[in-house]
Amino acid sequence: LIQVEDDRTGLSVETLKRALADNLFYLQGKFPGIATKHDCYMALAYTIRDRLLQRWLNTSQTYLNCDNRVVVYLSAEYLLGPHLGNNLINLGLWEPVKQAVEESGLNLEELINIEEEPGLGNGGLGRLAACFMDSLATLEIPAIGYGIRYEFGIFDQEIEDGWQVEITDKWLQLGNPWEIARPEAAVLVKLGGHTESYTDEKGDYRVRWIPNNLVKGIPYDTPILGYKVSTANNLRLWKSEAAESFDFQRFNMGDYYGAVQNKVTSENLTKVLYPNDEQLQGKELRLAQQYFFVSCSLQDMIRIHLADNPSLENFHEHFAVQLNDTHPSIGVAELMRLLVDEHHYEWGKAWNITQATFSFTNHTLLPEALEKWSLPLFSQMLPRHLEIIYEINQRFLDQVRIKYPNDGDRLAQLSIIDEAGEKWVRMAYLATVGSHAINGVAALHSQLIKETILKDFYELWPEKFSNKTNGVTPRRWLVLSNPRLSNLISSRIGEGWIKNLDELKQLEPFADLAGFRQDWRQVKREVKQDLAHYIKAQSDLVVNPDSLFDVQVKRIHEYKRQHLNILHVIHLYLQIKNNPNLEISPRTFIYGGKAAPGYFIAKLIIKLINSVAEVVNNDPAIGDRLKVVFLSNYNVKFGQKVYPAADLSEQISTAGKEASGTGNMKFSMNGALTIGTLDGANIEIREEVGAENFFLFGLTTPEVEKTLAAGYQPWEYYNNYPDLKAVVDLINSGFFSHGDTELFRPLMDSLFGHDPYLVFADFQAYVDCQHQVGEAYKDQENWSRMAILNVARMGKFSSDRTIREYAEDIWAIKPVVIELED
Ligand code: DL6
Repeated sequence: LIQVEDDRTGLSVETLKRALADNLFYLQGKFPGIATKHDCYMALAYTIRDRLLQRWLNTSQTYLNCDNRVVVYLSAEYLLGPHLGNNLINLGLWEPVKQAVEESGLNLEELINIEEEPGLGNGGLGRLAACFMDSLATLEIPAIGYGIRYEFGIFDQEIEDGWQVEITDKWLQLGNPWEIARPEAAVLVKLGGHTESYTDEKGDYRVRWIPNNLVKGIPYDTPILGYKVSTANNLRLWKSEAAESFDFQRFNMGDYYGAVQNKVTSENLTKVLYPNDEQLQGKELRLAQQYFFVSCSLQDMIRIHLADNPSLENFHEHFAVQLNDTHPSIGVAELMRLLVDEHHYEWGKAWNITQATFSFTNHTLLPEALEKWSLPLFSQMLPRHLEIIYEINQRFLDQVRIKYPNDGDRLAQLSIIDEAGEKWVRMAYLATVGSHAINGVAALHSQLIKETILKDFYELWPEKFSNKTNGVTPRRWLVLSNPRLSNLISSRIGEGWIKNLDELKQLEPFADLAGFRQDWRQVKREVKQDLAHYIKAQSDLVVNPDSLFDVQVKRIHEYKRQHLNILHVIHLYLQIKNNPNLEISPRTFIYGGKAAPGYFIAKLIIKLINSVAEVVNNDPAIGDRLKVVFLSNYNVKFGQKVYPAADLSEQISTAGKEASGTGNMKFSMNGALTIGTLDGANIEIREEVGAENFFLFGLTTPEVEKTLAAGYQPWEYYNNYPDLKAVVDLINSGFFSHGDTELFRPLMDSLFGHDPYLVFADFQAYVDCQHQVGEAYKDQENWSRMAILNVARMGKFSSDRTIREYAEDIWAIKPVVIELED
């Protein structure tokens, strides 16, 4: 019997080869002889998407047919990373596709590398959303992710003369094979204008919003497949367009440019991702972006709901909506508007539905990142929402008054409207009042939320607050990015850990086997060699794969303290210069990360790292003992290369400032040891892996607070710690800046003048701890042992565990198994 497989679904090597050739011809319009590598990538991507579609459509169909709850993740950012490799892993198709690609005269890794990643996020928060989407699908939880389809994602970073230069990210330039536009499901979003009241036919008082602009939201859908399940959930990203391509009235009056203007303004809404700059408050377009995608998403949910339900009374039973930070928190007022103004629900009922629908995750305590919008800006863009927020606030404060009579201070502290000086809408307060659950992202952070920014709310509703420690997906961050280590692990304990990360525990006894440790080191060496090649290709620097790879990759920010790290490098440099025969564990310091374009000090830190690199790498007295490299354009793709190759993970933020961190988990999962403070999830990582397998240093959160409260005196540290003084003096002497003593002055001024991040206070403890690291690395057997134990004890940090906790404690949701029909 001859069986013929369908070219769009078949999984044999022969069928995959045929599908690839077919897509190259019919979709890319090329013969193999003239196809570019990118054409081949596109043909392969379509081949894989075809195999996803069946799962994707079946998933949507199943959700429509059964009466299940759906999680909605509302996030302004999704830092997805490239899809192709991940989809191959999750489909379990790596091997046959590799063979099919090779037999077609191509190379799979090369094609995977061609994919432009969708960089639709700044860092941790957006990447967390992507890990969550992976875990939701893997756990077969019905979910929709809603967000913004930015035409330009996070900028590409180049380094010129040691400085960061930003280049626009053109990820859509050559097409995106993973998405499908659904113009038939477009929605309209109002902006600006004014409100007016009227009495409806039943004699009820109502308000209508007369906008002065209408924008159309077009959904673009991307399937998010779970690992070796048939669930493919939908990520729906909105693109803005003009409601009409031309304003015909104006056009007819001869105002051609005026007519086109509206189109331009509307399309601008989803043009660009804001890169985490400090002063976002005044950025009108950002508020418009937030409102736009939230309104599109809520309207879409209402449409889906009403397709199967007679009313919106049970909307909250259908959808559990998680607000990923405050960016989508305008959703609280928007759902109220939709329910009250458009669907004519009575306020109290609408409010119950709204509160039961939303829950809110906070991701930062940094004051500059706490969103607030000035009243004039708000009322100009969202006049009806401001009225609604006033009403929410008034009713909320009435409750507070009952509980705390005659406590004016408390009312002012709890008010959603900050009226102390210039008036602001405090978005974290709106999210808190409008949600039934509020959580932080690591144990310490959740505790600090209750003690600081939301203290008064915690006193009011302690039962609403909980912790959900972040996690990362082991599929992308171990299976895909570190196949060598994954294979080694699976060769000993099977593949169960990929879906149940706690099974890594079974590795513990292997830490005592010399043969296994040898294999472990062999894997690490090979992965480091790969990174060394990458470094050579990018920066023309030769690094020694046997040196200790000491890595800090993350956004550049003073609280993350990349400057503390480089001060230590300078300290080592000085030690060798002063003692030329010093025997230290050779180290390669690797940095990566983007600075917000308007964040001058962060950019100066990059310049300092590159300036130190230039001196250290070219000093013959240093030789192979120290190398410093700043790799440009840190993104998901690059993360996949760097986490597996690290020996040491730098998690050195000032205690109390890093909400969680997720890079810390990715490093540890790949067998790096951590040097870190008691901050964010470091604390829980240390608890899990054991204090003896973690390099701890630095002030604790209470000590940080105490030091600041006592009037921190950086000069005292400078005067009392000769090693610190020597390092600082060397920078100030112009040694790293070709004699220019002014170049790094702003950075030094901040460290001496106003440094809430206490770099000098932690310097000596950090240097001492780094000394222990260097000594520990000399004992390779013990180092491997510690590294193996780190990996074995990472079970907790799978995002599957995090999602399970949200599902049980907040969303009350159960999995739905998707059956694939033949
Ligand atoms: O929760 C994800 C991630 C944490 O791991 C980081 O510690 C935290 O800094 C980051 N927060 C943000 C906040 N941005 N805003 N708003 O990105 O969230």
